[in-house]
Amino acid sequence: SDARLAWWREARFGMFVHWGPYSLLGGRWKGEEVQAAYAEHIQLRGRIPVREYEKIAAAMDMSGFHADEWVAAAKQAGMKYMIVTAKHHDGYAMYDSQACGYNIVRLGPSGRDPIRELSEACGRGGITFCLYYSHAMDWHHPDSQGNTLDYPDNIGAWDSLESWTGDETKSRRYDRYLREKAFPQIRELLTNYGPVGILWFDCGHKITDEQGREFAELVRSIQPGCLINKRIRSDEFADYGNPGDNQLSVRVTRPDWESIFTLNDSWGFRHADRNWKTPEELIRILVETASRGGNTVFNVGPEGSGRIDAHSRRLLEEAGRWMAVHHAS
Ligand code: FUL
Repeated sequence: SDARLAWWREARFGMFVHWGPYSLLGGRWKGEEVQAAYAEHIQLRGRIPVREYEKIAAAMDMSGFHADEWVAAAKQAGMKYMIVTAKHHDGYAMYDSQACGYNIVRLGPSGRDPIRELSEACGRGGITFCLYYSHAMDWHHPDSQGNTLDYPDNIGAWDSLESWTGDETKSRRYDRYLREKAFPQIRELLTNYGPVGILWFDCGHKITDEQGREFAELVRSIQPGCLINKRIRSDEFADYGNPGDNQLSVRVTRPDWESIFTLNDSWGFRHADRNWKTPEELIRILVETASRGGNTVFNVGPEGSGRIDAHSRRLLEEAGRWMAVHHAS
């Protein structure tokens, strides 16, 4: 609705942050480069057994993570909101979850809750705090689709509903994942961390309309002011649209939309990814998105420790320099 969208329409520019156990690996597994553009998909692409991946997850010590530094980097760039991965496809909760013990507070050596620290830092810095949650896929929960054992081709099937939705046993199991993990975790995130600007859903083409509606109703019932992006399932349940990754608006079906871009090729940190966009390219993206009435989001993929690498910081500074000159406010 218009009231919900007011802050977002003014904000224009946001930061995406992909940070999780995959960031520790940086695209490498057992000394080999795993061939996948997206380093955050390494568990599936590298066929890393769940038990092995759990050990990596338990090693995130957060030694280089300072929430206020992320917020300062976003502000300096001229960004007004920050979307942080609370749970990516790997299923690891980056916050203190009672619904599932597979989380950084329970397993991580520091016991810290980065989502809490970020919600507070965003509050201090005047940045709207938003969360990414992989609702359709979870590679840890044994009953979710995308689990390496049961659905090996899952991530390849980008465009269609999963074929298993016609399979009663798998549908029943998937429902169990929703009820045991996804729904309770959305509830926790919207209850325990103050106001959330956007619940940023992903890969909703993999669920049914009915399931999409349930997610939307859950969000509305807890935080009616929280925005929902189109990837929840479809326009019907969303406040605004998104084109594909790294795309300018193609076939925009509604006036409110947001483009999302990586600084290099991967969302999650990857050692070998040097395919950085230039400052000129980033500024062109900002201009073209804005000229078509959209918001722009640039992603950073901090290193495993939580530190943002020097090159990303430099690119954000360049964007900030341009914003300061061309965007009064
Ligand atoms: C995609 C995901 O599969 C990527 O890992 C990333 O999160 C991007 C924003 O959305 O669909």
